[in-house]
Amino acid sequence: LDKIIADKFKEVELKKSLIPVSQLESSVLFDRKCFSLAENLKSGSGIIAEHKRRSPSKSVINQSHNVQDVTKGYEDAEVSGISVLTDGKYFGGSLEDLLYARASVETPILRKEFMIDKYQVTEAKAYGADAILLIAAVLTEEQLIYLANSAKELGMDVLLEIHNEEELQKSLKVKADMIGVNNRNLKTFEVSIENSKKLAELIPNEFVKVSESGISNTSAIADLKNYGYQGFLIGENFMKTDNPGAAAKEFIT
Ligand code: IGP
Repeated sequence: LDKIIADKFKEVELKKSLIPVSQLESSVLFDRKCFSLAENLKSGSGIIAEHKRRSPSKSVINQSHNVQDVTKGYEDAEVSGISVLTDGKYFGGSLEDLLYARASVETPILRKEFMIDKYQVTEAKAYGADAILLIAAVLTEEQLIYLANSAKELGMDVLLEIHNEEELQKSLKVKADMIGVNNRNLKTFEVSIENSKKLAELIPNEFVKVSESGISNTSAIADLKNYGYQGFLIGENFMKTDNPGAAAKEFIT
């Protein structure tokens, strides 16, 4: 994780010198009105299906799918949200993936990225995202507050990811719409759904609760619903199949 973040700082500095903020702000998508991911989770299936080609923990998941086919398939399956990984180096994603996803669906889209700078928040809006992810493990309380406010000002929702009680404590003052409990420890890659169950009662009700990672069957979702979860972020389990949309549909109907 430390390496990913160090690389991200370099990437953002380079991008800032190539594409100024004013250019991002002139994107036709920059002025669009976002769809609310948090609201959609409350009224629908609660599934946030992810487009993810590979990851540091699993290496290759699936490199042959087309992002527009996958996201359209997810939308047809009636997922409540779509997550698009935009990190290139570790996850094989890109901002172009986000743009193509936006062109093919109206479902709320989460930009899945290691956010460290407001520049990336502006970028998210310019490339068509409806929501951003902030990871408590890599940001200070001040940074979380600043980046969340920046996203809210642009009309986007914020999913704040935590993995333990300490990270939850520094998240309580942040104006996030959703708190996501990552079942995967980003430092050890260990996955346990018990983590969501353990932290559930500590999360204030003003946040929509999302459980992230390692969800591979509908009974896990039913179980998590009993703990107050309304969102379920699922990547690998769908992406590893030949037809991610069909796999998502099986979870919903
Ligand atoms: C999806 P899975 O186990 O269903 O593929 O997990 C998602 O939760 C995971 O990709 C994720 C992630 C992250 C990736 C959660 N938090 C932060 C990158 C960065």
